[in-house]
Amino acid sequence: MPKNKYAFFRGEIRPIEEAKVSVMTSAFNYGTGVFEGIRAFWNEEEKELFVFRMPEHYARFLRSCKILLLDLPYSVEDLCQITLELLRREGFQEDVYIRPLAYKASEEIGVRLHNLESDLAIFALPFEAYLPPGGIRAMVSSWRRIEDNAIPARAKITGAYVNSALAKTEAYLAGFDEAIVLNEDGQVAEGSAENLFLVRDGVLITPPITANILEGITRDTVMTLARDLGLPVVERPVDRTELYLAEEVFLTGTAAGLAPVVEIDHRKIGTGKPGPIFNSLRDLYERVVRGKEKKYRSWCTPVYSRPAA
Ligand code: PY5
Repeated sequence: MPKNKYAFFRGEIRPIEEAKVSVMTSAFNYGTGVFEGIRAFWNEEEKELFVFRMPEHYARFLRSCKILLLDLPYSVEDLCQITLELLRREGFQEDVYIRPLAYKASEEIGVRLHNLESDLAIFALPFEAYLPPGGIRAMVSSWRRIEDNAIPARAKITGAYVNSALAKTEAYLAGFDEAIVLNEDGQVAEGSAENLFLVRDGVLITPPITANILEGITRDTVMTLARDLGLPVVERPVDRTELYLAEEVFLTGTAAGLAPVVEIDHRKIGTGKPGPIFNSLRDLYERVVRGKEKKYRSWCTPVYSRPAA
């Protein structure tokens, strides 16, 4: 039994069993869809569910749509309202993961983006840990990150996740927890579904948005929190061997949260334990996402205390 009962599908909230597409669907055949991953966090003291940075996620969703010529009749505000309505119908009282999808819905042969119907689906389900807790053992993948001129990584394109899946499964089958993927220039891009940070000489470093990465919202959150904590933050190209020499390495993503990397290619990172900069950022992040830090409360949209639309 799925733990979620509903989906927004073909213009309305319906039972999840009705949210089904045909095998002839264009996006199923060619990967011509885009998606988001959004999380909502349960705050036990307030008995409230907070959606984290929802407008930012939907703004990125519409940017992904623009790149794939997906036309949706919804604004960021519309998408937020639909999501809140869906969450209220579900009535979750735990952490959840929200998955919006926009896709080429026409049922016909022909690889293209033009002259096809676009549609929207959204579902949400209780969240389960994406990466093992504790510390991650990673390998540098033999697969390279897709180039902006091949399949743009800054759009969350469903078909592009074949690249992530190849890297992730290679790492898993080799006995690692996660893959770190280099771009065609041989420099560090990101994890299979996370952005990457390293610490060198106390400076927090992350690859720039032109390194064929997803422009991560958790990445932006971490950079903002780090600067507010007075830490120097630099976006610059990163060489593979800098990973081995870093004091700390960690991954960031909606699903993954902040996850420490303790070993890469059989080299221990720093002391081999989560480092102090990581620990302070993760502690703050965990409070921020549950609406427990007043300064960042505007990032958290309450689900239940708002009047129903
Ligand atoms: N890089 C890639 C390739 C990603 O897929 C993701 C998110 C990130 C970075 C981090 O971006 P953000 O911080 O905005 O989430 N991955 C999705 C997620 O929900 C899909 C995971 C299955 O985390």
